[in-house]
Amino acid sequence: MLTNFKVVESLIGATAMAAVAILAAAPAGAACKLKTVVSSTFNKNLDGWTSNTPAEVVWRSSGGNPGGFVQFTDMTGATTYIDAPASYHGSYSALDGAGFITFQHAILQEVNVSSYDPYQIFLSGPNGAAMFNGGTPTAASTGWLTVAAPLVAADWTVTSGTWSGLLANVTDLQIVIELVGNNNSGTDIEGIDNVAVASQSCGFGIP
Ligand SMILES: [Ca+2]
Repeated sequence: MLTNFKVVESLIGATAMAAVAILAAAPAGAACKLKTVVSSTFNKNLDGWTSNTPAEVVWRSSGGNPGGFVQFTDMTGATTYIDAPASYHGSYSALDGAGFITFQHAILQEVNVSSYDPYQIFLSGPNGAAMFNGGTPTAASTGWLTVAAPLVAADWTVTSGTWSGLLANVTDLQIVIELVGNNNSGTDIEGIDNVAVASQSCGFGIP
């Protein structure tokens, strides 16, 4: 199990792709190629991303890593995630064992913190569903952190159907943006920037 990839790196100022290049260390002598399948920098708009609590999620033109980003401001007790547009849907089969989903998250403002939840990604489709649990933030001000989720079955919890069936037809990709609980008191602000799905020619299953 590639638990070493379940890491959250502090890479303030680095791009998501550079971060993943560091995470997915190549075997000696191999020339691993990184290819971005689809990505969102949020530098012009929300890039089609939506949310389960749209009143709490807006696009900001600055303050991201760099440029624009998706900003969440807490106003309810619901946990908020962001939903990928259709450009992220389709077959991920070719990425099985050779690709990853990455994003950057920042806790920007918090008061009266009562709990932290892990960085989470949900994938689903007609043939299955799975959840990725990354690390858990431990401080109320993180700066921009990179989360990389390898598309390797062992790093995900399949909650219905099968891993291979799910990857054959992904129709929903959700990333949790709200990681901090504060008993509905005060206003907490969190952000997401630089979402990408990419492939790594060396894969992740190399002994
Ligand atoms: Ca940006």
